[in-house]
Amino acid sequence: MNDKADLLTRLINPKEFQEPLDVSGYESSFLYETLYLMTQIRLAEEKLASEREFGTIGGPVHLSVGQEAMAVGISKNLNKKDRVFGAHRSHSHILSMNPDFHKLFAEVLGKETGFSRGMGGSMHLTDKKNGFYGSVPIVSGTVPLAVGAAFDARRSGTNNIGLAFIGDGAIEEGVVQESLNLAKILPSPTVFVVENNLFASHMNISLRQPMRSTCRFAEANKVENLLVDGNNVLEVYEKSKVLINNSRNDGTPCFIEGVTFRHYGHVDWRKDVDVGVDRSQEDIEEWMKRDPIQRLSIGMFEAAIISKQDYQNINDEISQDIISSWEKAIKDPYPTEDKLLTRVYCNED
Ligand SMILES: Cc1ncc(C[n+]2csc(CCOP(=O)(O)OP(=O)(O)O)c2C)c(N)n1
Ligand SMILES: [Mg+2]
Repeated sequence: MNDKADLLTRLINPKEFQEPLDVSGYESSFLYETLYLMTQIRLAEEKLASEREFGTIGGPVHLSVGQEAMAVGISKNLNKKDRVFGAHRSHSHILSMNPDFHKLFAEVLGKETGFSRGMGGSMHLTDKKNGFYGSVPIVSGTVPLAVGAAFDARRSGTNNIGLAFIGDGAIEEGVVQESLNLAKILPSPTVFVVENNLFASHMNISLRQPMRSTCRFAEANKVENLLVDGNNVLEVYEKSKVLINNSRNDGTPCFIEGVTFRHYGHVDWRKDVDVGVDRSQEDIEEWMKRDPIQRLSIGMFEAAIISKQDYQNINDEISQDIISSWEKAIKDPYPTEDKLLTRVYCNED
């Protein structure tokens, strides 16, 4: 616990952990794919931010810009038969299982071609065939579903797992304690992933909890847990691999907490909306220096795995995809009115 407390003290100080990642020992193709996926998620969400500001998107978007290392580092240990759940800030979660940003764009525009056929919007995403079972903005609402889905996977004789992405705010909901307890006692191979971005809406964790780490909730339920630098995609990947594999093999739960930070405010395109509640402009600037994509890309430049020009080309290629996906989504049809009262249950078309 003391090691964790020391690590936490360093992790919540944005001046720490700003250095490029050490990429030695990794296959170039793995690093390239990881950087590519993180950049896809980043640029897709930046597009949502600008379209929301412009007014094209009607409903709110909760962006995870700055937090991509969590979704991507974890998803590298998952397969499409796993059962992943998210919440209100889940663009990165669904895209890390299937980076189809045309479907995301279509969904936020309410189009028939979207992830949820235009019926859900940004906060109700689903892509079951790629392992993303669903996101719901009732904070922590999907956590018990992940426990049940994981239990079912085990009972069906597979080694697939259930996984719930939750925030440091969601952990404060009673149902998460019940879910941890149940997952342990059943047992159910549920992976609880906490993206501890230090804020729930506009309030810092230090104003809400006696400790800033959430691992103590896992410890209370004797669930194996670890704390990682949530802006270091290689560390998230490596460390979560061990726990996720244990869950797969033994059918037991585990808990992974990553400390990270969102560049935008709680919702939509402004960066300064939370400023004043223990989130100063200076802090934001320091956190930008711990940017997970920058740390990986600079690590790859320094190891001569890619050049700056290569990375510019990657950005250009993804930006082109984003433009064409957005234009296509804009032209796509809305669901027809006769679908309004259907599609309520999962077996309806
Ligand atoms: C049950 C419930 N209570 C309150 C809210 C309002 N709400 C939406 S997001 C949020 C904060 C969640 O914080 P956290 O879990 O840390 O996720 P983050 O936004 O930081 O990703 C709250 C309180 C809600 N949607 N559902
Ligand atoms: Mg939070």
